[in-house]
Amino acid sequence: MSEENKDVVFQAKTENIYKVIVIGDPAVGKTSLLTKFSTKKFNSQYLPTVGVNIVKEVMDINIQGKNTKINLMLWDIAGQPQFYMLHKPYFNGADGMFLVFDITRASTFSNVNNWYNSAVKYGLSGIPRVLVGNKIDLEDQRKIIKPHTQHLSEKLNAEYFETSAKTGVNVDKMFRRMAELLYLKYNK
Ligand code: G3D
Ligand code: MG
Repeated sequence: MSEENKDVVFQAKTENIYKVIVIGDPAVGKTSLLTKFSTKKFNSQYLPTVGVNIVKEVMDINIQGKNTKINLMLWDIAGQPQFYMLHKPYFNGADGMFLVFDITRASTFSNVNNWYNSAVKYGLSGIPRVLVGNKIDLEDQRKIIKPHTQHLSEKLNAEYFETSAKTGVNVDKMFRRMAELLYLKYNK
């Protein structure tokens, strides 16, 4: 291989491109979180595919005193999760996952376990994961109390964020944290 080609290969490997899946029950706010995160940004794009939307986001993070570009390919199941034939390509090769529930609906919280188990079934037990309780603007309708979220977060070994795709609270933070976790995991 020529010196020039070696450089190309090296660059491709240092691009920090990660596939991140966003999973959870219907209507918990997965698409809304992605839209909130990406539409403020100039470099976002929606890539429609069959049953799946992929949003590409480039983030600059400062980690351990170093500025690093992280490319997130965020995968969002469009349509109904009961289309199980979509699951394999969706889960396959993911580097990170967001597990999203709606703090106002208890069933979406208990189903996080099922979503996580599906991911494990596809070999994703070791990837960085972030648990997300969305819709905290609806605090007066909250069904899931903090000790429960803490328990699940410890059980899944996932950091926990409470967000609102409506107001935007903590939305940037959860994506930024994912970028950091990915970098820390895959750049040893
Ligand atoms: P999904 O992609 O997980 O299926 P969506 O969920 O992003 O499509 O959101 C489902 C519904 O919840 C939408 O309402 C959306 O506006 C609402 N929603 C999403 N996030 C929040 C939030 O943080 N706060 C509040 N109050 N609502 C939220 P509609 O009425 O359009 O179906
Ligand atoms: Mg959706």
